[in-house]
Amino acid sequence: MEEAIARVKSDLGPEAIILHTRRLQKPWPLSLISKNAVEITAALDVNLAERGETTSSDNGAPAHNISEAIEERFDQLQLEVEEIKSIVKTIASQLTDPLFQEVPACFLDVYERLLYSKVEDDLAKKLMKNVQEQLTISELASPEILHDRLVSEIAKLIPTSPPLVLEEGQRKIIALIGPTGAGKTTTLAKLAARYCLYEGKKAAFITADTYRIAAVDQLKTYAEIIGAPIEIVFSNQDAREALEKHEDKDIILIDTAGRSPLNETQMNELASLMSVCSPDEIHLVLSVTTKMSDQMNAIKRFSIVPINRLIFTKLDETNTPGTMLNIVYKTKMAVSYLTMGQNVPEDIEVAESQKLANLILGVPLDGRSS
Ligand SMILES: Nc1nc2c(ncn2[C@@H]2O[C@H](COP(=O)(O)OP(=O)(O)OP(=O)(O)O)[C@@H](O)[C@H]2O)c(=O)[nH]1
Ligand SMILES: [Mg+2]
Repeated sequence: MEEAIARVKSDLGPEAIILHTRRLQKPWPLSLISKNAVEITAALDVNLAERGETTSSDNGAPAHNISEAIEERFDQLQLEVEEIKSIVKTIASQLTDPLFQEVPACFLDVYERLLYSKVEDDLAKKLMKNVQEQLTISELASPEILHDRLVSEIAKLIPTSPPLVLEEGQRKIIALIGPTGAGKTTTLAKLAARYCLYEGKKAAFITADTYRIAAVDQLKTYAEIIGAPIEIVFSNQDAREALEKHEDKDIILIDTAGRSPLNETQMNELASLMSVCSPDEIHLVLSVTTKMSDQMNAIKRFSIVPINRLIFTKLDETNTPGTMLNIVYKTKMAVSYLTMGQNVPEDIEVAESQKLANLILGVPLDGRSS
């Protein structure tokens, strides 16, 4: 046996691993091999040899080192297998994810952004489909081109109305209506400042909000600052007289009391006041901080009055400007102004489709107050 082992070592070197030994009990048939023959199966671990790991009997524990190295390699292989398994699992789950199947990979970021903005899923997919049809594969691979095309697709769905132009000798009447606390009075003050302070026009306020003591005072304060008269009307007759009194003005701005869209009596009173005043423009003021279903309900209920514009307020308080897109897409109503803060007169902008589209995709409005 010793002789055989020595032969193995001399043939394969000191790193040789003895895998199996056996003494041959009987001489082989041709009796060329003696009775004392032994058989040794040995191998050389090429990797161990390459790594220069010692298995020599000189260090005292060759077998121990070999099994440690094998164990180490085994652990390493196990880790690699686990890693491959997790990659395969991820790919498999992506392939079965309906999102991955429906939305091409180049759109995944914008799709996520649209949903984050609360654009409705169907609308988001429709927008992406339109963009996909218009762009080549290489254009789709460019996030900038994709963004720009998506902005124009969104903008197409946002009708806007130009700001009211005041012409000499043609008095215009603007009324703001809407649910309680939406920002009607503040927005009216911003508009008045715009026309009076920036354009030097003559304006008068009419307020029909006599339900709350503070409401009249609020508008009176703005009227004093702007230098415009204010009329407080308790009835339709008062409103008629106020309008006659201010025939010389360039613009009449009518503030109305906040109405619950669910209160039918209040809605009818408002409709009757509007028919007496017959404004050139009636803007429905909606706060974007309100739930979308409540905003839709407000539009439905306030439609008893011939609304022709929407004003969205409190854009500074929301991360979900996509609801505005859902609303105008459904109602096809034009947006006139956007407000983005409490500062009078700064925090108001004429609505622009492109800016709104950018906002929905996460680009802040210029001049947005912090
Ligand atoms: N953050 C923010 N607050 C606003 C904005 N517009 C109005 N507000 C605030 O919202 C609150 C209500 O505003 P008002 O203008 O009194 O609202 P209103 O619709 O006249 O309320 P009612 O007359 O009670 O129905 C006030 O504290 C305003 O300062 C805006 O764009 N952003
Ligand atoms: Mg008010």
